[in-house]
Amino acid sequence: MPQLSYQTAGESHGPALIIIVNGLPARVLIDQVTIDAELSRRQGGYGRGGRQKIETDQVTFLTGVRLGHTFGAPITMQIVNKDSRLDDLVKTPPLHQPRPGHADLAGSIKWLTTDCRETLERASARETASRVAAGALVRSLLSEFGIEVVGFVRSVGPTHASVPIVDEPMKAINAAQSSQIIKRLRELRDADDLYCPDHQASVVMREFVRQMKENKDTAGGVVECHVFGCPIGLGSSMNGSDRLDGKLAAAVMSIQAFKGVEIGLGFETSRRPGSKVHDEIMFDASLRDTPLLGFFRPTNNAGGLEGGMTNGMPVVVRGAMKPISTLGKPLRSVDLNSREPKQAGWERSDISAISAASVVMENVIAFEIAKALLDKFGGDSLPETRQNYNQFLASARALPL
Ligand code: EPS
Repeated sequence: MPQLSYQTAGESHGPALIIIVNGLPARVLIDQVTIDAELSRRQGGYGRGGRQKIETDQVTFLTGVRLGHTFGAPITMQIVNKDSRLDDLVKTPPLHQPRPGHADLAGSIKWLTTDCRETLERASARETASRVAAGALVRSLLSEFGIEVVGFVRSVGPTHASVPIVDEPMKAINAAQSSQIIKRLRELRDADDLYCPDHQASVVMREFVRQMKENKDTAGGVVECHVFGCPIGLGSSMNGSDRLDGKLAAAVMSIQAFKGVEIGLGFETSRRPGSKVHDEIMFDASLRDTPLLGFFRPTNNAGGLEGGMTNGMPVVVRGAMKPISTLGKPLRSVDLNSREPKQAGWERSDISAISAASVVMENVIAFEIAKALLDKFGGDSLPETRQNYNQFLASARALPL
């Protein structure tokens, strides 16, 4: 079986976005409702631009699915762009004034053109719809193993949310408790326009975004993701390239406009003594049937990853998104043809896409976790993967062998 991977193609204003997923085992159910719901969530959130009123993102399966399930073949999904006008030079004219912060300048020089549009059409965050589709597709595999991923907005500008349900020191959590946490976290998040579980903080955040709109400016923020139910031992410490923390960081950092990634306590670990960072190890036989196999931790500062491997606690990842680089009051730039000073170009854009970013990060992480799960347990079909998984847990519980 090839390693789980995906490839995206398609321009922001081309006819369609295409996603090819390879390496998903046979007999995984296709949950189109979840995929389309995630695409719809990505289009929402406070501060989005006019494009989202035009599009209704939904996937069509072109290959790799028969009777509602996979059979081991590459899967192709398509999302049609309603606002398709790539070759229309009136609606989509050349852009010669690169926007500071966007891919415009570096891409134009790199591909030897003075028309920034050739770079921006592919660099645009519209591509994140494809990443959401890929991640949402593999969530039906993850849920077979009790793995659930929840992402939300943690901060916008200077305002930081308090989310006691995940912030309070972790008690040993059994499966029933973790499913309650997941349900409550999703309820709180989904009841909020900004996808922030702290509704008081969200009011202040939305006011900040509104102010930025008034000032013709833009807003960034921090998004956070929790993965519940990973078995101990996904990833590996044997080589740097095998470490799951590195893979997650690379995946999150590759999302358009992300400028920072943290796992668990992240940068805060550097300011504390070791005794206030490392999560003590305890054993409780009543937790033998949880992902912890009984080895619980009263805190989760490591964010569920030690030595590049999952340790059974929830995996916690945060990503910092910079403000959108298309500004209503453009910054100074240079015309690529004349080299004269000019204001940066303006395009229809978002004031803040932080809510969308939380959906993108959630699904990008889902895909990396699915990859790590299949790297460890393999299998050409779901029953084979499940058998390998159960066998491993039985052996781990039976230690010493
Ligand atoms: C986006 C689609 C784009 C932008 C935005 C995100 O559509 P359009 O250019 O037609 O308005 O609104 O892209 C960016 C912010 C960016 O910098 O590229 C989307 O579907 O998420």
